[in-house]
Formats: sequence, C-alpha cells, structure tokens
Amino acid sequence: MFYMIFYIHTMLNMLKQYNTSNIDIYNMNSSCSTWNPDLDSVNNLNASVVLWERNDYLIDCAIGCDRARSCRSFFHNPTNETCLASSSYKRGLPTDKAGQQGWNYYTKKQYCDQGYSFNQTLGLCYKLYSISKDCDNAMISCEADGAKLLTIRNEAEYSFIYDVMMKGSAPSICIGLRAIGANREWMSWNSQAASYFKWDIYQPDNYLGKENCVEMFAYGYNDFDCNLAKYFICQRFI
Ligand SMILES: [Ca+2]
Repeated sequence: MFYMIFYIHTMLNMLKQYNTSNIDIYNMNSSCSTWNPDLDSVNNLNASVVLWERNDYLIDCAIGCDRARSCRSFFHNPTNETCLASSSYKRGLPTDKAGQQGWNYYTKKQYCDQGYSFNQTLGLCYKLYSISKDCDNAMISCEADGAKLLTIRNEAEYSFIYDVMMKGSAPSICIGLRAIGANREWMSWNSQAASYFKWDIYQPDNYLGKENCVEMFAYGYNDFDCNLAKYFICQRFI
C-alpha cells in the first residue's frame, strides 16, 4: 500500500511538472453523470478520432500525446492504467466506454492559445475581436490565426457566445453564415447548410435586397449588408 501511495505521489509530481508546459487536466468523474444530453452528438468521440488505446501510466500517456502532433487530448483511467488518445478536444468517451468510471480527461494547451480561449464543455476554441471589420475582412483576420469566423451549432453555444459578447462589450458580431443562391440558403464558410438559427423577430428580411451576411446581436440573428463593419469572433476547429 505504501508503495502504491508513493508511486501515485511520484506520478502526480511528474505530471505537475509536465503540466506546466502542454497539458491541461480535467477530472471528468463529476461531470459525466451530468453531461448535457443535447451535446451528446457533439461530444461523443467516434472511432475516427481515437488515435490509440493502450496500457500506459499517466506520465507516459501524457508524453505520448504531447509528442504526437495529431493528439489533442487524452483520457487516462488509473484503475487499469489505460490511455486513450484522441485527435479531438471533445470530452465525451467513446460509446463503448461511456458508462465506465474513473476516466480523467486531459488536453493539450497548444492548440488553443495565443489569445484564444477554450470552453471545455462545448469544445469551443474562440477569440472575440473588438474591432470592426466587414465580414470578408473579418474572415481574413480569422484565417491569419488558423481560424474561421464563428458558426453556432446549438442553443448551448448561442448562450455561451451571448455571454462572451456581453462581457466583451460587443454590441453585435458578424458570424460565419451567408445567403447563397436565389433561395438565399444560409451556408457556413465550408459550404454546409446551417441547421441552427436564432433569428430575431421579422428577420431575415433582406432589407433593400442586399443583406447576405448575418450578425448576432442582443436579440438574436439579423441579416445585414456584408459591407458593414462589425466585431467578430474567430473559432479554431479542434
Ligand atoms: Ca435584416
């Protein structure tokens, strides 16, 4: 027993030192049972993002992930010293392990830094720019960061971004949607049709026939003239 405690103590100390560089640690035991079911589809890992599963001590698991460029987070279960490396920041365990206890979750910092913030629950890496640009130039600024203009996928993200705007004194932001084609289908920057909207009442109205961009403001979404300048939020995809 003593040796086990000594061993755990040593491992934790090693990881603490390691943690000062590239690894963030979260304990997910408390949050698993309260996971928001609305986010399951967003946060459950699928096989394509699991890089490897093997028996590793925590420190080896951390080092292995840190050295692998494609690894962005990992899960470690100390009860059986199992390491599960992931190419995503998503926190949900793979389906075959979803009910298991004892897993801790760790992320690499380096993919969401340089002024970007990370919302662990939403898996959202974002940065509010409190300068006004039209949406095209806002996207150029985001891309210079290796990011894109923010798109919002669900109500939880909308609520969170609303808080970010309020705290950042941003009256409105340009978001990464645009009206495409005669039917004015709302597409995101990757040419995917958007599925989540939060239109303000009477919007979108395409006022004067030239409102192809979307802003988010205090009352939801409004289509507006793409030439107008707004604050914006960039999102790194992780
Ligand atoms: Ca409008």
